[in-house]
Amino acid sequence: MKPAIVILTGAGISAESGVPTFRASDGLWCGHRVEAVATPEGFAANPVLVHDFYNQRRAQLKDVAPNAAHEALARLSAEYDGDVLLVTQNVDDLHDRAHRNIVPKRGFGLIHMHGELLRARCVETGKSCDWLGDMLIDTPSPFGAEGLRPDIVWFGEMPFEMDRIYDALSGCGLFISIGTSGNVYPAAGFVQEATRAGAHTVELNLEPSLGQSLFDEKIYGPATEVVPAFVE
Ligand code: BJW
Repeated sequence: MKPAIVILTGAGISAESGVPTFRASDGLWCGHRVEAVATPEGFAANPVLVHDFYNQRRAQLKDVAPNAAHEALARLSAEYDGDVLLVTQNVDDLHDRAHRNIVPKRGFGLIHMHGELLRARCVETGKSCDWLGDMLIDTPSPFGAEGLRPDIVWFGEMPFEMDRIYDALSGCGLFISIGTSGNVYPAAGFVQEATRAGAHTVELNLEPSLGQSLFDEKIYGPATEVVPAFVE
């Protein structure tokens, strides 16, 4: 069996599907200050603004589809003779859709470490559930509580399934980072964990990330070109 692979993806893999990336040159977050829409404090100060922001992004998912890079990673899990863990920072569902009809050859996992637009969380209990509609006006909370929030990891909160991710990094033979700027931790530190484990590390991105010097191999170009070419 071939060595285990851990793949980290960021907003760049969904860019050519029409999902905007985060770090525009004006420093705004899809037109908003990051503190206003991606922190617990921002949500406490103005929940309507934050719900509105995520409602719009959730609705936009209907207009986008997985691209050749998502599809190439799905093929990899169907054909690779080793375990594959796909860790995405993205809150869209494009990896889920690309993998929907794929039977993995060996062990496969998909982790949304920063949460999912299509899930809601109860602020009192932390329980989460699927949520396809508008969080301000749709059906009442299934948890019997008033307080619903997007099931998204905001700044200052702990990303999901960190133990499982670090465990996979500590045993992987290949680490591939795709379409992420390397601005946000802990994801930006995964390359160092993989290097410590003795893995070969590869960056696939449109342009060099902040952590580019940490990678053994770098290939730059649009994800829909470089990811299929690397995987085949
Ligand atoms: C293409 C392309 C094409 C474009 N093809 N490529 C000081 C130092 C260090 C850390 C901290 C610090 N102060 C605070 C922190 C911690 C903080 C942090 O990292 N802050 C930094 C800003 C410094 N992190 C946290 O708070 C995290 N929690 C945490 O640390 O908990 C404690 C902990 C301790 C120990 C272990 C574990 C945990 C939580 C972070 C939550 C981030 N959530 C967000 C928002 C989600 C909500 C939303 O979606 O609105 O997730 S932030 C935002 O950035 C989003 C993304 O997932 C994330 C990463 O962005 P990404 O994907 O890299 O996108 P971009 O836009 O930055 O880059 C796009 C890339 O694509 C570019 O490189 C382009 O070139 C490329 N590209 N087109 C290929 N066609």
